[in-house]
Amino acid sequence: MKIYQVDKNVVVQDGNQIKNITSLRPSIKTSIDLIKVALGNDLSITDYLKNTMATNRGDLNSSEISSPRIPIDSPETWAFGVTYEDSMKERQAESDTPDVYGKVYTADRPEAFFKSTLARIKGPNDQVGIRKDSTWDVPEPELTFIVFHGNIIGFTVGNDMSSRSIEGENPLYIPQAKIYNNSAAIGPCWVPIESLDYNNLNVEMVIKRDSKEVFSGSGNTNLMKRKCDELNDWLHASNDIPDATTVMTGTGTIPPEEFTLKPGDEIAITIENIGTLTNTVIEV
Ligand code: DO4
Ligand code: MG
Repeated sequence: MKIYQVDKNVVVQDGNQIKNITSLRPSIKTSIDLIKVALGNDLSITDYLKNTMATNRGDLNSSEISSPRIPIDSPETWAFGVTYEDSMKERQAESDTPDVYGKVYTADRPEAFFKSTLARIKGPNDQVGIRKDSTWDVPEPELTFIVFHGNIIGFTVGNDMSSRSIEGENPLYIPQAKIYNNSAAIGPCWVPIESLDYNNLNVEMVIKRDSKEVFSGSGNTNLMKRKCDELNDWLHASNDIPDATTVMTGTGTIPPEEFTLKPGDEIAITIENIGTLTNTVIEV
């Protein structure tokens, strides 16, 4: 079950069936409205949607979900780092202070950082940014969970755009390597937690330049050292998290050292059973 935001409508795809939930339940105009109504009725999102969609009204065809916007209006986005062994190794290679990455990979406490506010985050087909003052830039494809009332209620695809030159110079520069204009994107839809085997999902990234592939790589969320539920517990330690916050869970796919993004590149990140998030790169 995939939940899209199309203009001012919530649209749900369940197999071949696509329905406009807003036309069936006019008070549900956003994913946040949907979550509140389902949980208020003591139903899972999937059960609420199955009940609502059991009607012959509200049908749409697939062209109506071709231009979705950001799937959930997330007030905050947080991120975890060094949750995959490959991420630790790549950062050790790029850094003048490699031991911090090995230590955080094996420590009890994970690396968590603030990533974005709603005004900064981008959706499907929007532009993502590389900084003018950076010389080495990559996208990071990341399974991203959605928190409501403290619990993980669903998942989307995330891109944690990052400057490797700025982070590599000094880990104290991580906020500047990670938080800048257009540095995060999520979409194209989200999937409720009960509909997804989130500990075993393929994550694939393809980057094209002038329509030619310049990078492709893949991983699987089963390689995460720390599982989403553990990350969610750490996020909430002494920290109140607003409903609909999105949380990026770290990357396991990193382009080789000689690769850096350029303006005009197209990044497509696909997570199995969720969808493909596509963005083009601009300099910011
Ligand atoms: O340690 C810096 C950030 C790591 C990160 O964003 C990742 O592993 O995905
Ligand atoms: Mg990351």
